[in-house]
Amino acid sequence: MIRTVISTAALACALASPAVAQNAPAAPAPATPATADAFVAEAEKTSADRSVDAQRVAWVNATYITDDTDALAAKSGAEMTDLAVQYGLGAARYQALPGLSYDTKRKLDLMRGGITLPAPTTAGQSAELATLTTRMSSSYGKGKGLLDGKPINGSDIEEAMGTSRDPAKLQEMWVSWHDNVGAPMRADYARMSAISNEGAKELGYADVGALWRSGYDMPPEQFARLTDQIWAEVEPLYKALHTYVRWKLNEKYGNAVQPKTGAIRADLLGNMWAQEWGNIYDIVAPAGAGDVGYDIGDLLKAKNYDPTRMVKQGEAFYSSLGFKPLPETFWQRSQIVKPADREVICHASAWDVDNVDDIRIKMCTKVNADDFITIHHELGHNYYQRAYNQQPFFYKNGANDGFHEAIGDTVALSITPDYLVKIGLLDAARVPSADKDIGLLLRQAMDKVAFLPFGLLIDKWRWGVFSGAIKPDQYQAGWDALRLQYQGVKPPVARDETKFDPGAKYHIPAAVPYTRYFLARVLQFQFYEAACKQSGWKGPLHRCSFYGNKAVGEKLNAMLAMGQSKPWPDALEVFTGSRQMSGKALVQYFAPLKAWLDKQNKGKPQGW
Ligand code: X8Z
Ligand code: ZN
Repeated sequence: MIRTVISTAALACALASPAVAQNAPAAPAPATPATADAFVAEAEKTSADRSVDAQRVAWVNATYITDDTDALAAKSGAEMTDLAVQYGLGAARYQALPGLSYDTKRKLDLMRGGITLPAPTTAGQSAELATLTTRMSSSYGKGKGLLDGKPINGSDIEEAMGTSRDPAKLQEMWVSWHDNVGAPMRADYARMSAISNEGAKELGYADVGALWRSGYDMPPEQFARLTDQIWAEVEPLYKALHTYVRWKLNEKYGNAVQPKTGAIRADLLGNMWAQEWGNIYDIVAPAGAGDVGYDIGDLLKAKNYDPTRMVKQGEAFYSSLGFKPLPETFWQRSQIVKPADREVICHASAWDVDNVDDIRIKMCTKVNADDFITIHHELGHNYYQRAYNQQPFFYKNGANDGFHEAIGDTVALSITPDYLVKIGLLDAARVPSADKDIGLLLRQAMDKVAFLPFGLLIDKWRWGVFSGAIKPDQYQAGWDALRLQYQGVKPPVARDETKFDPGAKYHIPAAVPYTRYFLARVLQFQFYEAACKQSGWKGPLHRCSFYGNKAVGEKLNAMLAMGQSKPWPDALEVFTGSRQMSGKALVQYFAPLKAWLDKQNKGKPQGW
């Protein structure tokens, strides 16, 4: 997935190929700008070469989980970590040298700071770390919950959480998934954190969290402050949505299931993690006239779309912007539906196996609205990867990781009613009129606004784990406290320290940093607002679709093609004219909804 791609690109830094390590001179060359240039050039070439096989191994493991592919993936992962750490430690020797060229300095910074989970150089540590991460990832992929007492796999249970409205079944699925998938990996997670923290310290970081926060072209403390500032901008909107949704859930389910006050029961929100709530739009839709009147999943089913056709439709959007079609190999090599006869990791991802044009997605696509959006999301990664494929290997990455997550979502914001008519999914007669704007905005907010505190708290938890503020015997309590504080949700049954609910969310076992999705949630509105301005759109922002606009496509490509060659504010400026990441564009998009929610919420209990 993009995680693999990014961490491999980052890995690139550390992938000291065994050959390189063995041939390395005993005494390192004196540190001069010239030896730094040579060091970076060698590291970049070796890393690029080594990354391709590593990606192939990771792909085979993710699409065919067995004990053997786990063993191969762990071996390859350990080698890549060793390589990355060797280069990262080498980079630290040169970083502060005066007289370095811009590119050498930037690449040295990326080499040291781009290792998601470093291992210490002590013999055996990278192997243990890779065994742990592979085991956790694959256990997640093979994970099963229960519905009606029968086992149900990850992608099916995700779908059922979106469609079931029976609180007992929702609770059964929620509890079984968290118990079966999360709890067993608790000890592995503690060990993984300890080892990688040692690795981060060797590289000169306080802990892995500090390492992750260092990847944003600013001091890590400033980055942490920036995320809190953005949260403060959007928090009132989230609180208003929470108040309204809790009221509607109480109306539907009654006091015994969802009381009028306090936290929302996490299994009632249409999503296993309560991260996006769009699947229960039917429960909260404005009474009477304000409703949107269609569901994208129903439209796709009515027109007999299958998963591949959904992907083709996604590709067509990018083609309309002027991006060239996906390569033939994309269709031959992608996993678009869940294979019937083997275990795979269903969580969606996008890959760039050869760092040039061997781009693919891996999904277990269902014909529904969530996966239609996810397809656009994943393709955004692939088009980004292709746009920067002329960059040197260490720059083959997003301007920051939030940019990578935001591109496809920006495109998906253009899936408006008028766009659905254009592609033949919606009858022109069923385009919601202006008096349905609130319904349209509410449907979007259920996914986009609901996600914000979730996007922030995942790494608040991990930053706490890595810093030691959340100890291994507080993993569950620390998680529940953050879920309550930021999201105002609570588990349907009491949890204790035999559980490990964080492990039931893909990115925790897979060690994918999560702040990127929080950033992407606000960045996508900045990109979308800019694209709509460029296209001359005059109406309400949420009705704008930049489908077919080649000028927007060209400007977008200019930003994407930069990869990570420049600090992210430069890239942001190229497309939006602004150098700040901020929640303002998102807040403005939803301003009419906020006014409406405030009216609905008058006199209702607020907060939790
Ligand atoms: O993990 C993803 C993508 C792959 S990069 C499907 N997302 C986050 C999640 O599912 O938790 C996209 C939205 C947030
Ligand atoms: Zn993504």
